[in-house]
Amino acid sequence: MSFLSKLRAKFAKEKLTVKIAWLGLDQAGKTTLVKRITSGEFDSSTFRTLGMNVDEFSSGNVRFISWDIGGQEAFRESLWESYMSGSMGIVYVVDSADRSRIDEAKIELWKYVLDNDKVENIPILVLANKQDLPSAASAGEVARGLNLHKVTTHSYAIVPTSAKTGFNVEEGLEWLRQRVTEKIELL
Ligand SMILES: Nc1nc2c(ncn2[C@@H]2O[C@H](COP(=O)(O)OP(=O)(O)OP(=O)(O)O)[C@@H](O)[C@H]2O)c(=O)[nH]1
Ligand SMILES: [Mg+2]
Repeated sequence: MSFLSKLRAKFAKEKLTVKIAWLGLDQAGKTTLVKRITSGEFDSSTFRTLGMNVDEFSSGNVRFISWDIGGQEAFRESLWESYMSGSMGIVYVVDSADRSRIDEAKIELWKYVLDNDKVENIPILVLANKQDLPSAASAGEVARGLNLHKVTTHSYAIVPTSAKTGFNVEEGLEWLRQRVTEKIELL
């Protein structure tokens, strides 16, 4: 964002427009979370994302342009890196109830985001989703499974959420809004 457009945003109270990318294994709940945010409701009819969906929603002073990218294996290699380019924040969604895939979620998070030199120091919001399911791992368990204690290069938060009930979805977004706003103000 140029200096002038920042000034304009600040003084004319325009919203800051910020691209964010949603990543995570297939079935984690990315599209359902975005729908929860845009409609305020649980939509149980999502179909696996073939490519990506672009949506727009606002939180406070920020207008998010949200790129929800398909998580199937074929899309990770072909789309994640190019489609997340230019993002000022990443939301990494994990299906907390599918313990058998937490290791796979860890490998992909580190491969495409945390160990990827092309990803700048942008905030990473990890959502330990599907907390409404009785078998869900806690946010702490998911954090350990993803080796988040080893992250030194990015600011991150892990938030337990449920796209089904709406639990903590706004809170997670608020963390990202604050981090992104702080970064822009420092530019
Ligand atoms: N119980 C429960 N089910 C959820 C939740 N979030 C998503 N789901 C369900 O999980 C399945 C996958 O959700 P999607 O949002 O399509 O997953 P996705 O991460 O977008 O998957 P891809 O598009 O393939 O990458 C759907 O059946 C959703 O209804 C949640 O918080 N709780
Ligand atoms: Mg999807």
